[in-house]
Amino acid sequence: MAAATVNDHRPAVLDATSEPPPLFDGTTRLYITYTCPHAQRVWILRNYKGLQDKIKLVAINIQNRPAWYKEKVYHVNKVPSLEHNGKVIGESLDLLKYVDSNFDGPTFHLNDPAKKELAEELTTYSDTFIKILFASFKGDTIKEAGPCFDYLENALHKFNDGPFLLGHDFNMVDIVYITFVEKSQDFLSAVWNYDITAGRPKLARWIEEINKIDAYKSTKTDPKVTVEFFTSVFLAKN
Ligand SMILES: N[C@@H](CCC(=O)N[C@@H](CS)C(=O)NCC(=O)O)C(=O)O
Repeated sequence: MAAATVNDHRPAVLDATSEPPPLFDGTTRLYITYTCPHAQRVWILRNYKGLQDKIKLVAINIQNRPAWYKEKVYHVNKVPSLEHNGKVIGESLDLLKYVDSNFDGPTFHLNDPAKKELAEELTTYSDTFIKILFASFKGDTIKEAGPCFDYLENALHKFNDGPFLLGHDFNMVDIVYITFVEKSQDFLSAVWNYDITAGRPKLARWIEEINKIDAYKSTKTDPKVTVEFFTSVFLAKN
């Protein structure tokens, strides 16, 4: 069940010149960067569970980040991180589990052992998927990125009762992948004129169905902004 309405108000981006929010005052804060696919995972889950009033977003400019973020919030100095109950934790996959089990709202608990196994396998593979995908942006891009999307196309054939990775129901594992697929779809199409859905009908349908989910839609990045950001990260000549 998707949250009925999503408050898609985006707070202003804080950069090196910005003051910190009043830290550790009992407010739960999710620190993100709007263009970051890791952070977007947790942002989607927060929306999906209807936690917009319980988890406040703090948007950071990761390319010109405030010193207080590392010093006072999250010493690892990456996004996402979550300030909750006087502690700060990070790592998007850990945060997905943490938010799913520590906050109200629909959960993604799985009873079917085969679906549970596939969810675990796909989630574990996601770090490798991201490594291969991001390395491809600096290498022989289309040749190296293609297998990532073949992997998803094959995974989508495993349960044929619906459009999502585990079949009929949208699951956390869809969140794990969609943010990277969204950004790379925009980037690969604009920079290499490469359509990741060509010859991959299940992937095309999966993207189309996820785009109907408000909790996700409200977190999407303008493709132009993604292309600019990814170009500066992966194709900058220095
Ligand atoms: N493994 C981390 C990766 C997070 C990550 O790399 N975030 C990027 C932005 S998309 C970041 O903060 N980069 C800043 C840096 O590496 O200094 C996760 O899944 O949360």
